[in-house]
Amino acid sequence: MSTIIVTGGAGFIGGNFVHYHLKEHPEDRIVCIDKLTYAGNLSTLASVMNNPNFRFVKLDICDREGIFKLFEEEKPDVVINFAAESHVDRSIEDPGIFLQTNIMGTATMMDACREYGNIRYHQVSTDEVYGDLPLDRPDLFFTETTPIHTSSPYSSSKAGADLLVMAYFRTYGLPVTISRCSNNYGPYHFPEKLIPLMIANCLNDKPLPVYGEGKNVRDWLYVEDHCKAIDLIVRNGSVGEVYNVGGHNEMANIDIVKLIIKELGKDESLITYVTDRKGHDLRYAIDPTKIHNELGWLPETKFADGIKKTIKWYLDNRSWWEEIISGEYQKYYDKMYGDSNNGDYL
Ligand code: NAD
Ligand code: TDX
Repeated sequence: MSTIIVTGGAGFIGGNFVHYHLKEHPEDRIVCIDKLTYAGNLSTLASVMNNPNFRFVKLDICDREGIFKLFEEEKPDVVINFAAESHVDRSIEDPGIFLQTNIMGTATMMDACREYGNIRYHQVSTDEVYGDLPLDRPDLFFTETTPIHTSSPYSSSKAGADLLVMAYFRTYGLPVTISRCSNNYGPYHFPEKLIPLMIANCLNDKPLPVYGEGKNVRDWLYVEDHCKAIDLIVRNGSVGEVYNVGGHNEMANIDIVKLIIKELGKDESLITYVTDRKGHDLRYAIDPTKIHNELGWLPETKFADGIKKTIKWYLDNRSWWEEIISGEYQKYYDKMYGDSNNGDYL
């Protein structure tokens, strides 16, 4: 039995990981740390709150004293750091908190790992650290040796954290691994991100704000496949290594939006082209050969099935996302998109 500290477990991927891990490895104890920012929802963890092998602690990963105290108490075997400010658009509006949480928080967690017995540390990173690829070169992919070349304050803060993780490996011998995954989708995805935003707006017959011409390409992976990859890396990965995670499922944003409209039986007249994101990355595409060859990982959920499952989840769990969009998040939405009917069209 191991004790695993999972940070950011009230968020999208961390929450899915908590559910996945408790199901697959019921002998392990999970201690979830989350600051419960706007993106953290305790309702995501409601069904495991009474599990004797689960503990939730409301804590900021930058709170050094609180983190060290928790390590002293729990004596974890493994730390998996999901906690982050994760939305590119918010990082463009206000970079400061991204540097604080994503870089300083990572340093704090690794310092605690060093202090309490050189604990195994996994950093959940992103393909965005590699920058972007051109739309007219479908032969190009990100490998683990692609140079770091970031575009947004978000991706720069994630890249800064990755560099720090590798520095802790080399300088202190901390046993670290890093995963760099492509775009995830699935249950509990906060409705500020493309897929859940489009599902929620479609269901409410609201305009669907597509940035630019909708031609930017993302490489989508069902969240459970990401959770499986992280579990494999933590168990069998080599320390000091980076693993790219992605399922060769590239799609243009506009095609995703049209697919959601079709699945929900709505009309394409809901599509509203709005001003493009500043510095908008054109295309992400992961080469997952290393994790496949070394750890035998392969994605299991095909996009056609995963998107249907995801839409069904949002239909079956309306209260989860309706609560979010009726609260504080609405202020952000109004600031970002205004009244899309009068917005800045292309
Ligand atoms: P999310 O925004 O849904 O969740 C982040 C969670 O972290 C929230 O519960 C939030 O409350 C918590 N948090 C934020 N700041 C904190 C702090 N200072 N201390 C403690 N908790 C804090 O994000 P997500 O989409 O689940 O992403 C999780 C991780 O995966 C991030 O590190 C992100 O960079 C990475 N990632 C995301 C994707 C994606 O498609 N969503 C893809 C690749 C990598
Ligand atoms: O309203 C929108 N309209 C739109 O056209 C939103 C929110 C997004 N988009 C576009 C921008 C991107 O090209 O859709 C694409 C996906 O956007 P996001 O959902 O914001 O994701 P992205 O910027 O690709 O970043 C995501 O994947 C990598 C996660 O949010 C990051 O945390 C992760 O690291």
